[in-house]
Amino acid sequence: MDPDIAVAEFHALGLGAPHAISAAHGEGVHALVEAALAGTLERAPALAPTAEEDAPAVAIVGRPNAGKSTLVNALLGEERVIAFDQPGTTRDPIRVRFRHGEREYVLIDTAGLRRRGRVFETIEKFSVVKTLQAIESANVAILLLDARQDIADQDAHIAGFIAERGRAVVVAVNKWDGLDDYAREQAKRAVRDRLAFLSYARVHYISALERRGLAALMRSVDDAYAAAMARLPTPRLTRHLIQAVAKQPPPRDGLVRPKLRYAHQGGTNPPVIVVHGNRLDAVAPGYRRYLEGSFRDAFGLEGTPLRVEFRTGRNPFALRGSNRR
Ligand SMILES: Nc1nc2c(ncn2[C@@H]2O[C@H](COP(=O)(O)OP(=O)(O)OP(=O)(O)O)[C@@H](O)[C@H]2O)c(=O)[nH]1
Ligand SMILES: [Mg+2]
Repeated sequence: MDPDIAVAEFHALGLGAPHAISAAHGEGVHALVEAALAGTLERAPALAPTAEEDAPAVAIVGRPNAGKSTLVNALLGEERVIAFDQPGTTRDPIRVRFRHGEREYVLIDTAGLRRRGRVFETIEKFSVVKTLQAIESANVAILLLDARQDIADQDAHIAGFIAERGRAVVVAVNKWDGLDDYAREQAKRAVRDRLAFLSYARVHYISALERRGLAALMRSVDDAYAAAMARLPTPRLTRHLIQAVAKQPPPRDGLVRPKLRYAHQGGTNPPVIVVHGNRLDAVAPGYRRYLEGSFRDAFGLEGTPLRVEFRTGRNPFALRGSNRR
């Protein structure tokens, strides 16, 4: 088509000069993108962290009807999001700013997830991706369980997703009001048994409806956030590594004895600790877990997954030194 003729009638929209493109052939697309991005480079300082990005993002996730929206309202002290006794009340993640004590947060209310067969579902099919994205975009997830329902596979699956993505997490068992001792014991045991793999997460028993236990819950959110974002200096990591190895050396793999030399931080949210040395391919999985636990205790990293990675090879710091010569 002749582009001039094709776009003529769209001038009538009054939105400026239309772009004629062919998505299939790529014609005009480059110019379109340039136009769309024009001025964004000059605005680049806006990409520096804003207050919004400074505030910990806390995603509240759990199965449908667990009380997520009620919890958001309880924290805000007002009815800002819709809570209702029907699964599927929340469809899209809702972000609200929230000040608690000295601190600002962004709370993300999400659509409840359940699991059918191999995939996650929500009552409203298309909400699931958005809930999963909300977990990924958060600094801390509050996994909300319903004390009046069995802690079931669906809760464990959500917990598994959070752990797999390396998100810091605090578990909150909701609807604790009006439960008898027997029901409370049952619920506590179920959390211990079913969520054993989230052993690094703190557990709180709360009532969103009666606003009980919320201050303590938020303290754990703060701690989990601090752990997820912790800066771990190389000298302290290395000193701790050497102590941990002295206390319990890595087992031999056949004739090979791995040598762990020094450690530095490879990332945050979740923290990654990179251990350098020789023959680290021969480190047994159990020994990695030992190191994880040891670093976790030493640096107070409660509430976040922690990854220990091994790198065999030349010392990059030594390399940097030799380049300078
Ligand atoms: N007894 C009791 N009921 C609660 C509590 N928290 C929430 N509820 C009730 O549980 C029902 C569901 O609450 P919502 O907050 O809408 O649940 P949700 O997790 O947001 O649900 P979806 O948006 O559908 O995923 C409502 O009837 C709430 O009043 C609680 O602490 N105790
Ligand atoms: Mg809701």
